[in-house]
Amino acid sequence: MDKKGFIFDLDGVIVDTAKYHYLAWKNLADELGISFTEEDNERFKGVSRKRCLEILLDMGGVTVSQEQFDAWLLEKNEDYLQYIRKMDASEILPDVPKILDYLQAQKVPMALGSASKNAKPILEKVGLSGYFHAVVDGHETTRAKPDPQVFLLAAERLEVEPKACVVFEDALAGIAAARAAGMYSVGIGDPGVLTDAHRVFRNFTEIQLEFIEGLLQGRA
Ligand code: B16
Ligand code: MG
Repeated sequence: MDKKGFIFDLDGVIVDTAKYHYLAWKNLADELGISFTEEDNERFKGVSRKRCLEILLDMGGVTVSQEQFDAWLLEKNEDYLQYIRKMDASEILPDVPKILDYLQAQKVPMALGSASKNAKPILEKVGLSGYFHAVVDGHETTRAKPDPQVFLLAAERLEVEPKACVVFEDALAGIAAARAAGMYSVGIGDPGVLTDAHRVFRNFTEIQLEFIEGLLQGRA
């Protein structure tokens, strides 16, 4: 059997931090008088913090100095961190540990591949750091998903060929990034939306261990 590597996105796959991102962006949007709904927040999933602020300011038709832009970025993150500080294991999405435990028992190398610059502290807070051999986050990437950089770097850290890697992603851009990296992509979310993924499950509860076993044996 070829050595396989499994790579997980964070927000929307392991934990639902999108709700906290939403609250923090909403606070900033209110302050700036820009209307911002949960539907608008969908566009922010998997997108870097800087790009999110650019989109928000575009929505409000606001142009600002670099200094002000950086100050708002900081303000949003400080606000977001207030929510993150209260996170614990109860926020891990259902049945994620079932899959992680199974892969760990099979000694499969696992990595996290996230756009978030807060990925490491979040993993610590929910107690999942020990599962991952590598964490590639927003501090280490220069090109955002759909660029494959984050996943290629994760594969390199795992010392696994990209074509032997499986990526779990909830965002369209993330699925595109996995495919661009030549990896097998598993979408977590709406099958009608994540149409480019090799397989889609609504959540981890829908994933049977036989499916994972099949991936490990190259039967996908
Ligand atoms: P931060 P993922 C992404 O996480 C979120 O989906 C996205 O909404 C957020 O803007 C981005 O991380 C950056 O997060 O502000 O913490 O650096 O889905 O790539 O795990
Ligand atoms: Mg995500």
